[in-house]
Amino acid sequence: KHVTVIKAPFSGGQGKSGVEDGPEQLLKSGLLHQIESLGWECSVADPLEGLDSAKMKANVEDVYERCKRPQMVSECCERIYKAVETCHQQGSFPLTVGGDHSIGMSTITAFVNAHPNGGIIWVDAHADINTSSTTCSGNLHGCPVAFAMGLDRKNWPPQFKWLDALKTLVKPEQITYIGLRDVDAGEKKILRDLGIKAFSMYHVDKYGINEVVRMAMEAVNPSGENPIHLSYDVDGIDPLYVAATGTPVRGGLTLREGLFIVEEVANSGNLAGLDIVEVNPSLATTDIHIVDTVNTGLSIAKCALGDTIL
Ligand code: DIR
Ligand code: MN
Ligand code: MN
Ligand code: MN
Repeated sequence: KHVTVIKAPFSGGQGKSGVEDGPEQLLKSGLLHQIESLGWECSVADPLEGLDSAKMKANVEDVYERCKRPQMVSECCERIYKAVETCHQQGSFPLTVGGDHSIGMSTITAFVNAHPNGGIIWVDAHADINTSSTTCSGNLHGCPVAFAMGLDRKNWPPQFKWLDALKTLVKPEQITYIGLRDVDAGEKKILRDLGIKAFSMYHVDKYGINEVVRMAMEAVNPSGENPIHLSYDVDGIDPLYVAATGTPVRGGLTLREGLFIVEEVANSGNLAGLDIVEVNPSLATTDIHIVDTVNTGLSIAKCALGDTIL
């Protein structure tokens, strides 16, 4: 039982600074101690160490067609990819802590390259499946699923060579969503055209979270025997509980619904990797916001690693 906490203090996939402080904030609040007290051995990887962040931030002129900061996003994502790949090779559980969600393109491609039949559950208010052609914001944190699936790859910024070179990319039947409530028109078309199963807040209300999680696991892991990667954008949970995040959307998961997803996937015995992203302490207007948001991140980690209430 070994966990590697992979720090991804990265904000270039979107425009609001502060999200790069997410990993340090979670570590400072006791993430490692919490993991160890659940009986796991734990180490920390810092794949972005040594990158000249000042230079990268100044590099705002770095735009390729619609995509903002492709150089910086690609370089950081390649490093995160390698860190997650190493975990899978060594049998350590990769817990990647963001930073913005652009790094999801790395964690889920590393996962499917290690586990070609694996399933992915993406918890988020957003579908993050814009392509380089459909993105309105130009923010690559709205695109990681499309990149990980190879969609529109002929229009990718030329920097994404490492991704283009991967043997295996994510297939539509390997991924599903829980918590969606702010999906762009272009993204809806992609989800429909590719037949990607998605559980929005409407489905959570209609069927209840227990049934939604069951259906989601069945969708990406019909045999029940394959590993599952959970990519958790904290904005999937309602801003009442998670205020300190870059793109909050009202009408989200309750805290308990959000944690139940993690508990249930962990209980299946198939959870093989986790991302916790988009914690941005700078966007809090009160200290309570920071405490709530960071504690939510810590609780997600705890539930994933097998903490049970009783
Ligand atoms: C929007 C917002 N769909 C975009 N995406 C966000 O920028 O592509 N993802 N906030 O987390
Ligand atoms: Mn693995
Ligand atoms: Mn989101
Ligand atoms: Mn996201």
